[in-house]
Parts: sequence; structure tokens; C-alpha cells
Amino acid sequence: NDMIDIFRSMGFDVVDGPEVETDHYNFECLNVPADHPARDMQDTFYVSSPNVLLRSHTSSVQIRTMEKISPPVQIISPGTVYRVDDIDPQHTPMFYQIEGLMVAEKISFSNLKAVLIRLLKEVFGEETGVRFRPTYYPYTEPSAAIDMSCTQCGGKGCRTCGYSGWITVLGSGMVHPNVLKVVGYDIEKYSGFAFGLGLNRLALLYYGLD
Ligand code: 2NM
Repeated sequence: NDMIDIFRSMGFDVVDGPEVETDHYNFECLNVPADHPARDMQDTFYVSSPNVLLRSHTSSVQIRTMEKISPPVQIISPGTVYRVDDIDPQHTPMFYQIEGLMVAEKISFSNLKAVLIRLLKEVFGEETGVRFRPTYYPYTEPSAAIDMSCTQCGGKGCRTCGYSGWITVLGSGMVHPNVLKVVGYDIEKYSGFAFGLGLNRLALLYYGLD
């Protein structure tokens, strides 16, 4: 709820959607090709194979929203998501996510950086270090993983951060043109950024649990 308040203060609306999804909204619209490893049957729970499943992220909510309204769109979608994982300190088969999306004219990577740096500093304090690393997602291009300085040791290196001083807390990127096209947006006119974060891991860091 604190994070929702921070996003609201930056102009984001909160949207909701179904936890039982179709393959179409969970994968197909998100530019995840049929042979992509993320589509592996093991990766989520199928209610009725192969088309009905438990959502593996809340991106499906954002697709549904984009289908309904034209830009400017500025939303977050918090909620539970599901993935086939053995339980360990970093994994549970059900977890909480907040995803966000901003699409309008002239949205750039600078806007992505501004929003996500502000978020992490609001939650963890102004002294928090934030860095962006190139990575790959099928639904964004370019894509960036976002690390913040370790909350446990302040960046010196400890067990929590694997002695690196940094912890990866967010995935993000500029929404892939194929995704904008699927929802009928004019890619000559509009661009946008999107991001996803896992709340469980963030809560561990926030409350200082080892
Ligand atoms: C992430 C990382 C990067 C994402 C993409 C979209 C949509 F629907 F607009 F395509 N929503 N969220 C996204 C992008 C999520 O999570 C790690």
C-alpha cells in the first residue's frame, strides 16, 4: 500500500484483472513466441492445457487495459502471480508483483529512469544507490535490470547481496513495438516503458529479514 501511494503521487492509476488467464493474454500478446522457454509447461500452472492458466505476471492486466483505452496510459497492476518453483528462501509458487506501464507521446528511457529511481529512493531512502544493467525480455526493447545498493550492508558486500553490494529488484524496458501493435496503438505516435517487481523479496529487504 505504501508503494501504491508513491505510484499514485506520480500519477499512476491502479488496475486489477483475472488471476486465471488465457495463453493469449499471458504470453501471446507479450511477444513471447510459441517456442520461447518461458512458455514451457513447467513455468506456470495450467488449469486447462494448453490455453487456460494461472497468470505468471500481471502484464496481462496491462494488455487488457491498453485494449480498452487509448494513450496516455499510466497504470500499475499489483496482484498475485504463479510460477512452478520449488520453495526456497528466494522462491514460492505464488508471489506478489507490481507491474507498471506508461504509454504516451514522447515517452523515453529517461522517464523510465526518473520514475524507478524516485520509487526506490522514496521506499528505501535518498542514499539508496540505483544502477541499470542491460538484459533481455521478449516484451521490451531495450530492457534493463535494476539493482539497488544492498539494504543490509549499504553496498560494502555481505551474505544478503552475495558479497556484490547490489541486489536486483526490478525488471524494466521500453515496451516492444510488437506489443503496442497487438493492442492497436500507433507506434509512430506512441512509445512507453514498463516494469515489474516482486514484492516478497522487496519486503524482506525493507524489513531487514535475513
Ligand atoms: C517486467 C519487465 C519488463 C512489462 C511489460 C508490460 C506490457 F504489458 F506493457 F508489455 N508490462 N510489464 C514488463 C517489462 C515487466 O517484469 C520483470
